[in-house]
Amino acid sequence: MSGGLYSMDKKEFSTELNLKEVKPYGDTMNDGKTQISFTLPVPCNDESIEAAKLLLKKMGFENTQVVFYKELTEGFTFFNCYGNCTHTVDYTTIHVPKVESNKMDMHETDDYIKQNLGRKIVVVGASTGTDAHTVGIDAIMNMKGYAGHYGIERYEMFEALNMGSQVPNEEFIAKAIEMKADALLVSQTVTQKDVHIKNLVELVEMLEAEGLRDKVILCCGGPRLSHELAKELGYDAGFSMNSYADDVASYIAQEMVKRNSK
Ligand code: B12
Repeated sequence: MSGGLYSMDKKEFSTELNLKEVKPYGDTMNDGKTQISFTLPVPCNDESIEAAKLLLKKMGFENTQVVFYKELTEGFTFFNCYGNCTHTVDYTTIHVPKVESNKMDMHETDDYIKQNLGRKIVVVGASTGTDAHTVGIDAIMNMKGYAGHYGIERYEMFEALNMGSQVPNEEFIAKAIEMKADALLVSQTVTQKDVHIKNLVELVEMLEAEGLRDKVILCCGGPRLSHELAKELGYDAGFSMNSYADDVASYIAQEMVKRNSK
């Protein structure tokens, strides 16, 4: 690929999809067109615009453009930029660990539990620690559901309690013991300064100290969580954006049956 200013627009690159060298798509295969935004801790002036462009080049973008900028507050400038990404990734070598279960809808999960477990599964959920975001845990648990997926409260074969947000880990565990919970659902949205990691790890340590960790199915979820991270932190499963009650309910049902048959 040549580095000329308008080389991308002259299409001096292959427009065939190559999964070994994948890059962003704007309007032509392999054009690398990307939109990127960030804030620099410098005043809003011509020098900061140049600084933004220099940074974009160092990040591996060509044909860089600052298309919007605005002073956020004194000494801080926000930028919205375009550029052509020069880097590629080999898509064929990527393996992402995923929750291993068959996804079933609400009725299938209820039937599965009736047939294979014969009793209701008790689930306690909360957005824990200082986290005040309730929409994620409500999306998973609320009777009305979210985006066309009924929440766990609606399932016939689940007894579910949503404790809401800013629930201290101590209170969460106390409720789990009181209700003899089979599964715990933790939601964590705020990730600033890794607060979610600290809080999620603290819960695992407290459950271990109570001798409860192996007695419950421990799941967490949130926009910046992944199954891989959840496993690393000592959870059984982690769920991220675009996950619904169906995903976690079918996982819990199948995991309960698996553990029961051991
Ligand atoms: C609404 C909102 C708020 C509301 C929350 C109201 C409420 N009742 O929930 C209020 C105004 C209170 C708020 C406050 C704050 N917020 Co706020 N907030 C948002 C906002 C706009 C939407 C979040 C949301 O509701 N998403 C919709 C739900 C459905 O999505 P979700 O949570 O990802 O849930 C899905 C999955 O993740 C998953 N899931 C989630 N939990 C679980 C749990 C389980 C068990 C499972 C299986 C799945 C699962 O399933 C859900 C459905 O698919 C986001 C920005 C955005 N557009 O995302 C910022 C955002 C999350 N907030 C942010 C911040 C920084 C804050 C504050 C710190 C701001 C401040 N300085 O005061 C405070 C923190 C307060 C606190 N102590 O927690 C940042 C977080 C950045 C970061 N990396 O940490 C964001 C991203 C905004 C931003 N761009 O800066 N916020």
